[in-house]
Amino acid sequence: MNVKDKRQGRTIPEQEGRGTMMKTTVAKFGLLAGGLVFAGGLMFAGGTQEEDPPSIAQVVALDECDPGTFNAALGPDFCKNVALGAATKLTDLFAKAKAGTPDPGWDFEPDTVNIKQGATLNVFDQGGEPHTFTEVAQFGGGFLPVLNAPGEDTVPECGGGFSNLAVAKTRILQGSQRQITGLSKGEHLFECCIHPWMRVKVEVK
Ligand SMILES: [Cu+2]
Repeated sequence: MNVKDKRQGRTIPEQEGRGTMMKTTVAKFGLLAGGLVFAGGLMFAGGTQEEDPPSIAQVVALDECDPGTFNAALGPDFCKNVALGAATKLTDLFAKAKAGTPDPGWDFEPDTVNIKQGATLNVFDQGGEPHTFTEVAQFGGGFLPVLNAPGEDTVPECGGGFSNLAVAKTRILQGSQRQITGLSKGEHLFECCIHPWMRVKVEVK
């Protein structure tokens, strides 16, 4: 602080102008160097991707639960959604499921995942309520008949709901993640046993 004050006190207008020019030049050079480093990084990332695909594939679970109506019916903090616009009322979710047009806001993304054998599937619940990521032989209904499509029965893998340890183990709470490893080559189907229209097809090569 003192040094700066001293310099400013002694500076004459001509020197001040040169000082400003130097600062501008330094700033420009800094930007240029930053740009080159950034471009280099991109090139490197691109090259890496082609040779060696990432060994972790990400899937996110999303929902639009409205905390007011969900928690009134299902208990405090069942729906912890903080996402903007997350306002699908519980009765609307039921009505849409019953009509066979389930709410698309409840979704696993992406719908199809291609991985190499040995890769890890990381499933992240970014929604406001719990979901399950359960492997099934065939897509079908979950363990809550009120959320199943008309005429769709509970698939065996979801039977018993959370009182079935095998189902409970596939549960993913809000803000948490679950890693799936050791998938054999071929096609694997996963769905949410609560909201059975949330489905993912995993292709292992
Ligand atoms: Cu779900």
